[in-house]
Amino acid sequence: MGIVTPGFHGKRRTDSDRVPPGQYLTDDFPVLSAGPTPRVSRDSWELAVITESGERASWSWEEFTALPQETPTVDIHCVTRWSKLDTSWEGVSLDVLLADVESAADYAVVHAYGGYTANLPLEDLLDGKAWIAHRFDGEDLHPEHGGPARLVVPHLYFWKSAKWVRAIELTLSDEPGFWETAGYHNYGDPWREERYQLD
Ligand SMILES: Nc1nc2c(c(=O)[nH]1)N[C@H]1C(S)=C(S)[C@@H](COP(=O)(O)O)O[C@H]1N2
Ligand SMILES: [Mo]
Repeated sequence: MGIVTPGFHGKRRTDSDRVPPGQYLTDDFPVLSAGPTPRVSRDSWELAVITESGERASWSWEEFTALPQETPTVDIHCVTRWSKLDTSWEGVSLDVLLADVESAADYAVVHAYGGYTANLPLEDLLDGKAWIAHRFDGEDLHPEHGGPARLVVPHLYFWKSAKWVRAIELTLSDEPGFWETAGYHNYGDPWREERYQLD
């Protein structure tokens, strides 16, 4: 029998277990944008899902915010090495947006106002793994962080989480996005340190 430490209840998950290799924790919320912040008014805002056969479903701001909302609290990891624990969002699960969409696609390209794109396997958007968020920490999402609304897909490096999202295009073949074309890893799993193409 070894030493019993009072209050120790076996394998307790600590904060450091939640930090992927090569990352450090921050309490700040850094802004990382490849260009200027596009100003998108909620009146003209629209979110579309476009299938490989060109079929289109779209939501106005009013329609989007009337969909069932979720409030995920998740850890996020930027490839520039900051991680932030327990970020709280409010938005619509991709499961809701893709529920009635008929498609044989295996991939998605997320398009943002301003031209940014990110690609990911469609399955990484499904089963409770991704949201289009429009609130952060109890407030409307600030424009610098992607407001009116952004993708949040916390299990991949945060460059996949396109800010100012305007469309999700479903594709049969994988089409690299903005950073993926510039040498970043095509998938971007922070736990496997998939930062750059050769990782
Ligand atoms: N449209 C758009 N989305 C984007 C980016 C961008 O430059 N443009 N940067 C990505 C990167 S590299 C990161 S780390 C996160 C940063 O989000 P934040 O600025 O809210 O921290 O947004 C991602 N989504
Ligand atoms: Mo990033």
